[in-house]
Amino acid sequence: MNDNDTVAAICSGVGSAITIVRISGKQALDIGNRVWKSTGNILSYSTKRQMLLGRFYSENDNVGETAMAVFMPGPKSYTGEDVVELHAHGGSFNAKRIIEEVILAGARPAKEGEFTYRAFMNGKMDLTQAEAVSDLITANSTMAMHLAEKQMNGALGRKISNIRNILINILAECESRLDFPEEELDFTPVKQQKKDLTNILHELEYLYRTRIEGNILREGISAVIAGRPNSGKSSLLNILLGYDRAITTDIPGTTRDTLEEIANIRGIPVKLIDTAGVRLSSDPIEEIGINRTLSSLKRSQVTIWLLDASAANLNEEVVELENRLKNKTNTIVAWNKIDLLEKEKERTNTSTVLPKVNFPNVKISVKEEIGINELLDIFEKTVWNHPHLNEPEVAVSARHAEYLNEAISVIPGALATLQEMDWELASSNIKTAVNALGCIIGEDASVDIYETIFSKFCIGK
Ligand SMILES: Nc1nc2c(ncn2[C@@H]2O[C@H](COP(=O)(O)OP(=O)(O)O)[C@@H](O)[C@H]2O)c(=O)[nH]1
Ligand SMILES: [Mg+2]
Repeated sequence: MNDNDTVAAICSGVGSAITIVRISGKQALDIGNRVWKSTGNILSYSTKRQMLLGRFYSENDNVGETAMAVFMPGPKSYTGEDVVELHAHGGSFNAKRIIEEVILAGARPAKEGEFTYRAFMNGKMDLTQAEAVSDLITANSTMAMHLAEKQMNGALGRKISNIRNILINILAECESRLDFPEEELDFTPVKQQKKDLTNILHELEYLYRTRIEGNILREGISAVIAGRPNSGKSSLLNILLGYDRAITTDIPGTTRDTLEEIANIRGIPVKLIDTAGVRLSSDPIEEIGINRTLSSLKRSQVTIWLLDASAANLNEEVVELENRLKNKTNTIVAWNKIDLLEKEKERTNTSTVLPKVNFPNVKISVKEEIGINELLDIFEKTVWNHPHLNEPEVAVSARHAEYLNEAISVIPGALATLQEMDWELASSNIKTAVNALGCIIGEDASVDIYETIFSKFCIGK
């Protein structure tokens, strides 16, 4: 990426009601004033950060179109450079016309993530903050969004940077001991350095462990809803999504294909998969659906097996269920239609005893909304391995974890060599850790790293 060019991109969504075009770089002001004009104002330092009303003009168009414009001089802008934003009427055709005109006036189309890349290069944010911008855009749950916001505010970057600074100090001391062995300088006692390193090791190990939550919140959890036809699977999907996504009827075999939707369940991003009920079927389409169910069962991280508590032959179904899910951890059994059992009890005065199952299980009624919270309690516990997770302050990504692991692996060696007063080896170990942590925040990272990170962004960010 050439950082000297002035770049521009459509920042609003395709076909949205308002088109926002952002221009960033040395020529931003000039280009802005060429395509946008107002009777009373021009974009200038005296009108900085004010949204002005005017008109956008394209070539051979003397009428123009109502548009707002704002000039945000660097370094107090998102990218740290001069930025002009045009806010015009939306529509994909109109958006295209505006960006084309801006490019004709001298801007280059911005690449994926180039605005954020520039912000990073201009010291507006560290690499973890830049990554969090992308995390925020792709977040699918409240907890994922809050995590991205915290990381964007520097929660992770500051931690890494503080640890790295302590390591740099220890490294500097080791190097001066090496360079001036004879001199009685005021060095930190080795005992203290070892103590500091041990604390750092614990902190890095803690951060490394957060990759599990980080992965769940960034990638989401896949949960399949399975069971016999008519047990209420699609009804459960709808209630968990909060809207009627799947068709539900009392005709067994209504859902013939698998259906996937993202839900925000207790702050966790969950890919919910509704499936065709598992039964022997002579309908070839239903059979394809059933095969899809079986393959989703293999792939999903959590299984919610729904049983119709009012159905006959429940013992038989439980045997089938336990055979099918024998090796599958993270299975939850929900006895649905418990309302029907209650009614039956009132009518006949005898209560039905449900068969025993060897999975965590809960009685629910999707129709009457009974037991849904209890089901979600079990779900949450299955995902986090404990009842509830407070929103994490930090949770690292797979990329961060890789470098944390590298730093963690050299600290025991650094501790041992410090003990032996082998300053050279100690320095070399600590240097590896400093570099690894630098790659996380973008201090020692290479151009390759930037390119991989920013290429995952969308255009306009
Ligand atoms: N009484 C009662 N009926 C339910 C309950 N949950 C679902 N149903 C009904 O059971 C039928 C089958 O539901 P559906 O969600 O299509 O089942 P699926 O085939 O497993 O997807 C529909 O008529 C639902 O209204 C429940 O908790 N109680
Ligand atoms: Mg269904």
